[in-house]
Order: sequence, then structure tokens, then C-alpha cells
Amino acid sequence: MSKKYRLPPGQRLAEDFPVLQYGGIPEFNEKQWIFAITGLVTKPLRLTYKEFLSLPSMELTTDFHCVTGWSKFDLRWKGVLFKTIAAITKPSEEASFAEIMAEQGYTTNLPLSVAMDDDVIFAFGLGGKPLTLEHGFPLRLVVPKRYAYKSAKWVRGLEFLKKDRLGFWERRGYSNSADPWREERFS
Ligand SMILES: Nc1nc2c(c(=O)[nH]1)N[C@H]1C(S)=C(S)[C@@H](COP(=O)(O)O)O[C@H]1N2
Ligand SMILES: [Mo]
Repeated sequence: MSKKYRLPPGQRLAEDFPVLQYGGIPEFNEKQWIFAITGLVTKPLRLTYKEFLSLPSMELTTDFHCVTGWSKFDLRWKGVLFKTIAAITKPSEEASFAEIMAEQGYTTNLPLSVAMDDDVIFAFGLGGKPLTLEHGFPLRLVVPKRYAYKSAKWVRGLEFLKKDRLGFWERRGYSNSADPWREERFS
């Protein structure tokens, strides 16, 4: 595919990989770090970082689109698929949405129809190396088919929900569906 047709409407390719977040970059304290999966699941889970790293993982290469207009091609993430987490915790039939919780109160939300896609990954590696702090170490979500505010950095857990619950940017006027190909930037 030519580069042009890989770029969603209104996007430009960034040369570097910009670092963008609301607020500061949190410290990682492995002793206190827990990833908690709660809500409408048969088997709620609290994982230490070591336990998270020991889950079945994979690498995948995907594109990344920030709502402010920059995109990156071919980021090679390593991590655990969202659907692997779901297979382990077994969301109930009622569960249709997930709220993803990150450090410092940042949240985002996804319908399970999107989150269970084969390219939605909780990543701990990027480009063959551990994730860097500024890009979300020790763990971030990556949702390639949505604007990157859905790709929460420094995630600490997720809750399976019956009804949708808007995240940090989704409550502040950014699109909840956030499809870059339809240019769904604002709500
Ligand atoms: N915790 C947290 N995650 C976040 C954000 C944030 O403010 N806080 N910003 C999002 C936005 S808008 C973008 S574009 C990407 C940027 O990821 P990067 O800094 O790795 O390029 O992180 C997303 N994840
Ligand atoms: Mo963004």
C-alpha cells in the first residue's frame, strides 16, 4: 500500500515519535504495582508485573494515529492481547464495555466489540526493547484502529461493564468512537 493511502484523512506522518500526555510521567514502583481486572468477570484477577509478563504474549506491528494530526507507521509492540486477558478472566454475558484505568486518574473506554480485536494489545515492549517510561512503561494499551487517546499509557487495570463509561478525553469533547478513517475526532 502506498504511504498516502495508509494515512487516515487529515493525518501527517511524524518523523520522530512524539510523547504526549496530560500531566506528568509516573514512576514505576514494582512492589506496589498491581494490574486489576474487575467488574463483570467470572474470575477477577490481580496481577503483579512478573505475573503479567508471564502471560502468553506476542509481537505485532501496527500504525498509530494521534487525534492532533500525527501518525506513526509500523510500531512493533510486544505484549498480551486484550482478548487473552478476557479469555483468562471470562467476562459474563452482560459485559459489553471495558473501562481502562491508568495512573493519575487517566481512563479510556472501549466496547468489547473493538477491544477483542486481534490487534488490541497491552504492550510492555516496543521495537524489540522494553517500553520506555515516556511511552508508557511498564504497561500501556494499544488500540491501532482508534485515535491514540484510547491507547492509555501506564495502565493499572480494567473493569468490564454492562454500560459504557466515558474516559478522560471522551468526557472532554473527544469522540467516543474515535475512528481515524472516519475522522471521528470530536463528539
Ligand atoms: N495515561 C495516559 N495515557 C495516554 C495519554 C494520557 O494523557 N495519559 N494520552 C494519549 C494520547 S492523546 C496519545 S496521542 C498517546 C501518545 O502516546 P505516546 O506518548 O507514546 O506517543 O498516548 C495516549 N495515552
Ligand atoms: Mo493524542
